[in-house]
Amino acid sequence: MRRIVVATTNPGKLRELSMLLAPLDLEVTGTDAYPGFPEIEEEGRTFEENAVKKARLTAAFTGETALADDSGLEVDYLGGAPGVYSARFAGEPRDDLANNAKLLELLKGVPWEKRTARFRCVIAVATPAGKVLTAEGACAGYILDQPRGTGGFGYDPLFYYPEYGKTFAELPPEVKNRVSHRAQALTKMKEILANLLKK
Ligand code: ITT
Repeated sequence: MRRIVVATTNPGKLRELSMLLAPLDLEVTGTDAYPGFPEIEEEGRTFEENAVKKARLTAAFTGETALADDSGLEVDYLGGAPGVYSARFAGEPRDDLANNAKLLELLKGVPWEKRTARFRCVIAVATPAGKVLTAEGACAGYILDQPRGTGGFGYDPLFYYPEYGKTFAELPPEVKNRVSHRAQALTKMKEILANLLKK
């Protein structure tokens, strides 16, 4: 069995990525299995830059193939914000409730048709030898004016997904994991990954 290190400090992401990777014959490890693992600064301007940086540094540190996800929410009314700043939209440390409260405040009184948004995700896989591959996914919806549901993480309680008439936080994990931006990116990556690990 081959090992892959998932480079995330976000427990919600780790849960989803582990579920999504489960069908592959892989041992999935988090970075907490590696003492002294450094904090990775994300100062890139795109999801791709950040995902590649996280995957590269993780592969270099651990000596294993690494997979990183950089993702976020783009709200059209806010010109694409919070985008790459989604995790720390309301400041340090990362706080999902504060982020959601800030988003609601900024969209106060904005009519439904202008509340369009999308989640984006770029998955990067890097080998210790320095080979890097990326794949991306996106998922379109609307930002509600109050939270609904308790599942998922991050902005899920505010993200209304029209195809199911529910927020991502109201969908069972296996349903979110079929349709989400992360699922789409990972589906594309899985094919690439299967080939890479065969070599
Ligand atoms: P790592 O960098 O350690 O993986 P992070 O949370 O800092 O963790 P990102 O920089 O990629 O990761 O920020 C992603 C943020 O975007 C995340 O914290 C959420 O606020 C939001 N987000 C991404 N995917 C999401 C999802 O499926 N549901 C809800 N919010 C999501």
